[in-house]
Amino acid sequence: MKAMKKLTYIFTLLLIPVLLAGCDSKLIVFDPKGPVARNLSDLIVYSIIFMAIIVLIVFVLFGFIIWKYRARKDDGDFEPEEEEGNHLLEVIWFVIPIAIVIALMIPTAKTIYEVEDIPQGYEEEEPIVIHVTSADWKWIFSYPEQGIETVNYLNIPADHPVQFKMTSAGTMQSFWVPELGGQKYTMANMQTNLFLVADQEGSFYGRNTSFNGRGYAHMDFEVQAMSNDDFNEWVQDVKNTANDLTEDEYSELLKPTVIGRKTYNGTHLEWIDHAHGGSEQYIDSDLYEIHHGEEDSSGEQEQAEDTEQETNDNAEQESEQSTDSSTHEDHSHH
Ligand SMILES: [Cu+2]
Repeated sequence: MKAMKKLTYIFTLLLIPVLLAGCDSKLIVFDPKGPVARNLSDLIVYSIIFMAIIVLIVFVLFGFIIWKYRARKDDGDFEPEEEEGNHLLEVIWFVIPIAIVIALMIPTAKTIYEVEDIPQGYEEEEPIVIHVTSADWKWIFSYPEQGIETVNYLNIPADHPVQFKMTSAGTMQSFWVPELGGQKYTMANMQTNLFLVADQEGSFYGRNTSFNGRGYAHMDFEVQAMSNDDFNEWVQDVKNTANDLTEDEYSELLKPTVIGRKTYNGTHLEWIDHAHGGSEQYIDSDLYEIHHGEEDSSGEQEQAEDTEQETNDNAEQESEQSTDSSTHEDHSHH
């Protein structure tokens, strides 16, 4: 028993470099900056240590048994006794795996339910609502209460719950801010919900984790958690200085391009909420066409390359506000 304790201790020590790596490398999942991410990282650490201990025990037993029951020269023609069934052993090797599964399942189920709700300790506060609309290849954030909209960056008040109402204008994407919480998919014509809290001020990295074509690698954004005063000041600033978001400008935004940050007065929710249908008429499927072979490469090929470049504000294909005729009302894959 004492040896076991020692082994556990040594193994935990061996794991420390792996776990600490989160602090100064890219393993930001292990460097949580809010209760949701902390909950998830605790579960991951618990599961890794728990399973590592089991693996260690199995390998130690394996080595020991191979060594103890090895064939020896002086064995002669030793024949082991025939054995049939052993109740004690059978009970042991059924009970132990069941106990392992329960020990992993209970904390996992608990965490899964916890991260779906307003984080613990923040239930009393009214969450600020931010609509997330993902498009190829940018993130659009609408603040209906504040009446402003941003592209590719997100400012939130620190130490305050945020409710994200997420959808997609076209293909499926996944919203992930590893330092604040887990990832969640965004899909056209439906809404997914996510609660996050940053319990400290700072800048956090966010990105899409669901591959969606050429601009995928560029589809990231910054989350800036700031004090309440700074946040309100920023909102006021935007309202005073930013351009109004027009429907034309918005249609332009939804073209498959990689662009930088943008800030607008007003939100697109005033005329379209992609969570509740209507996405199709904003998606120009012609812009996605990739031409293979030599025959008709000229114009389109260039255009495909254009979309890779940074902001391409002037609309070349204004006329092509084509609508995808195959409007699928039914969303049957759920
Ligand atoms: Cu869906």
